[in-house]
Amino acid sequence: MLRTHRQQAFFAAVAGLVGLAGGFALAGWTPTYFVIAIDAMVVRATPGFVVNWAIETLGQESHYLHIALSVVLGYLLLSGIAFASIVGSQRVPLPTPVGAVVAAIAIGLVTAALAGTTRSTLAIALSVGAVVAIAELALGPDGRGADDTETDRRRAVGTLAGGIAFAGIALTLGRRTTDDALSVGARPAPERETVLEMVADANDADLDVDGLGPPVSPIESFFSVDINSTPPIVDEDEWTLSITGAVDADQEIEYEELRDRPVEHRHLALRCIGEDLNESLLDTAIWTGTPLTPLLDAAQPHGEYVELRAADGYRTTFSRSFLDDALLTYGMNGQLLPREHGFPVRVLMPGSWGKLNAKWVEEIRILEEPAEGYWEEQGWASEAPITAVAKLWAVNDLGDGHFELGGHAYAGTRGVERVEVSTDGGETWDEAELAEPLPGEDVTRQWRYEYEATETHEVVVRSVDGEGQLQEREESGSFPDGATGWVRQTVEVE
Ligand SMILES: Nc1nc2c(c(=O)[nH]1)N[C@H]1C(S)=C(S)[C@@H](COP(=O)(O)O)O[C@H]1N2
Ligand SMILES: [Mo]
Repeated sequence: MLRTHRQQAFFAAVAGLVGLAGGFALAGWTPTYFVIAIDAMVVRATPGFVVNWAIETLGQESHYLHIALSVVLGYLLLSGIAFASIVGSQRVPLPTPVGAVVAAIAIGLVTAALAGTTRSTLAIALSVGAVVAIAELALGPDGRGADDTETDRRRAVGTLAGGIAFAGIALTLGRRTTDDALSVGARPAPERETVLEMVADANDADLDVDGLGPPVSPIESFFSVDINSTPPIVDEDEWTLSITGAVDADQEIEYEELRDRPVEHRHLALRCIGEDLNESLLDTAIWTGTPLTPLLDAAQPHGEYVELRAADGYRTTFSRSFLDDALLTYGMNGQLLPREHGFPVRVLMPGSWGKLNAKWVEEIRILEEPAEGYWEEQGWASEAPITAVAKLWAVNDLGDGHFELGGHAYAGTRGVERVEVSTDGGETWDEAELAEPLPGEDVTRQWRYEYEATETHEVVVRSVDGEGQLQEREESGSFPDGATGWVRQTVEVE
């Protein structure tokens, strides 16, 4: 009996693996994969304080926690159903592959309920069903398996090897499926050549510090932060943006209409309010879109507050004045907005922390009373001014006692006027070299500093913003209104 259960569990375990893999091959890591649906449920069920704690202590890595949990839950679901079917088919004794058919139907129904009926649903059902059928054959109607352990062992090893090989192939296919699903196609962003030239011009100002990114970040290295483990896939032909709530004339705009409106390209930085002082959730890009104001005016709003709603269920809230200079954005560095940055359309608002700049935006709701969005509900400030920071992202030993420091500095729309460097722990200060300022108000600025040192020392960097204000010295964590303090680092000299 014990041996039988062990064998049943073994086949169920392989069935779970094969099912996960088969589904991944066809759905990829996208919302049609049932594990992503489980993940969304896990995230929704996690209390706010746990989310905050995870972000504060683990940052973006905290996503791996719920992803891992969701993969385990998805696996347990599939292997659990497989196990029940194998055991059941032998208890009842039914002719072989009835258990497999039952397993396939049950799994098809459950995964379809979670993530919709797709080819991936079918693939999962068939994959698990196949392993259950193999189990039924191997264990026989009485569930005892072959009469000699050697045959049992060979079958088990064969099944496991087949399962692993299948999973390997499925993993490769699934990666490709993911890439295909996430790519937004070859349609160029408007005035692409112009924007590419603007990017090249901007990066002429690069101070060429080893290990430091250029003034305008390439899309591949532009940070990405959101509540999802994979971006929502929004079809631009079905997408609309509505302006509703406390307005006299509701508006609804389609993608093509938006693209026909006047085009603007803007240098704009984004920075995540949750980042640590010297973290790198801060980048500047050149964004293409159309100003929101004429559309908003047409709606005749009569409330002073706003809630943006997005396709991933994200909501963010703030005062309407933030929208004054907002750009409905559909291009980034000359390409269509990549999915992870909000395809088809996101909002960008100079002078606001990243979290207000909703990606995949679908609705601008004007409110008469202030409200709280996803992060505001967890206590994060909505309208806090962007804290100034000089990042220290490169420390290079140039040899012969020469050192080079470099980073990007940022102070929201106040701009960066100066970066100061101390190489003696803050006793004395010297001015760093600054890159030519990028056009636009809300941009980062590269800095560089070269000096000589003969012994281990502490470097401290700080900025002065465009209003002459020295970067806040007092250290504070990012919650609830952005990190403050001066970045310091010990540089070892042998
Ligand atoms: N729809 C949606 N928009 C969102 C988010 C989100 O989770 N969902 N995250 C916000 C946060 S916290 C930040 S810092 C910025 C990051 O933008 P990026 O990923 O393009 O760098 O997007 C904002 N917009
Ligand atoms: Mo953020």
